[in-house]
Amino acid sequence: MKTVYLALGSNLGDREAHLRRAMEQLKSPELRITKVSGIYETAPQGFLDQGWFLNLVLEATTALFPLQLLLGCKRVERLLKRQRRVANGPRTIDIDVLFYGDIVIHSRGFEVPHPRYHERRFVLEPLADLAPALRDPVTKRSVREMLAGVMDQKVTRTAIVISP
Ligand code: PH2
Ligand code: MG
Ligand code: MG
Repeated sequence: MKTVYLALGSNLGDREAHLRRAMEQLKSPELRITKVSGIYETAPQGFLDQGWFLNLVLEATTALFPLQLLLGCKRVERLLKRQRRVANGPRTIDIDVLFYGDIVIHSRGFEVPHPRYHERRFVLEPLADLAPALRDPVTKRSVREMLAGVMDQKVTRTAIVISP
């Protein structure tokens, strides 16, 4: 069993419902959600001309191999009718694998740790709720240290609570 961290984001339609539905669909005998961060409302990054996101990070233990986990995430994205129109554009749900234990993966279209998480407050802030002392297996920097470098980005914690 491996401990994994997944980042979820939605900025189309009923964002909270999409997060809840995606989490329910991710659960299986092979993937148990153990912790869920706070829910944050976050300014769009990358492609700026789109609505604000709701973002969360969850911790899970899984028997799935990395590629099985990735395919599981993509299955749930499809189920929630995610359509890819513009890169980094609006989406009902985005599910990214942040960490898979301390395993490092560089394959085409699948990199773990996620290649950009360390520069994104919308990932680091919820991740710090769950694991502030967690260290990147490559850079050895802790989540807390990385978060301190991105505090200029706009995120606010909402009152929404989602249980594992
Ligand atoms: N996801 C992106 C690009 N920009 N901005 C916010 N605030 N939240 C996201 O989840 C997000 C983003 C690419 O996946
Ligand atoms: Mg993403
Ligand atoms: Mg993605």
